[in-house]
Amino acid sequence: MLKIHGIPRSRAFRCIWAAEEAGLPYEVIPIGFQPGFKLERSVDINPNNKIPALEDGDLMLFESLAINLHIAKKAGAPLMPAGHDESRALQWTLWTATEAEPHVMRWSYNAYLKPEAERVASEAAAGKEALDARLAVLERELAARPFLLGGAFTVADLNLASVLYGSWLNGYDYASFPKVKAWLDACLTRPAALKARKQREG
Ligand SMILES: N[C@@H](CCC(=O)N[C@@H](CS)C(=O)NCC(=O)O)C(=O)O
Repeated sequence: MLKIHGIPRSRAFRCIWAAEEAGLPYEVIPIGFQPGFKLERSVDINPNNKIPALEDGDLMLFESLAINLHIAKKAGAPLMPAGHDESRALQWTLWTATEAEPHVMRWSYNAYLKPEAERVASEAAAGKEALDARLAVLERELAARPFLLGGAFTVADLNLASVLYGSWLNGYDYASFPKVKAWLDACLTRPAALKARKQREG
């Protein structure tokens, strides 16, 4: 049984979605937030003291997207394809973490996450400008195929769509990126995504 430490209203959402896609049994060990996004208690199995963290038998893992790669690997294809496509899944996951997530978070904190009085409009705009540049890359890629690696949904789609999820749900303007919008709509309304979203949004 996978043990996902965290709560659905955190990056643990990504791992809950992955476990649902993989069809693997899991339990959520809840650790929530105090005001200011500080954790209500420490996460003993993560040296960074952050959520999510995964326990899979005697394996302890941190980093939500790495946890998802592990879960996908356990499930095998099509979630984690073999050969060159596995390398492409790693490529898109690193792209997600380095090229997309910092700008998503800069926009998100200043557009809807922080209390209104603490939001800085110029910070939200800078995040959006940087993210739009990456979405333009994604738009061109998705013009060639329905999912990042080809015709099937894989962990590459899961990791990127789960990082873009908050922006998609909270009014980010995707009008200039219709292929990205259609791909996000498809990823985030999959049955497994809906099950994870129900835990977070419900
Ligand atoms: N890169 C890490 C980020 C983890 C992270 O920042 N988690 C937040 C919750 S979504 C957290 O634990 N915040 C509490 C804190 O930083 O004290 C991942 O993707 O797992």
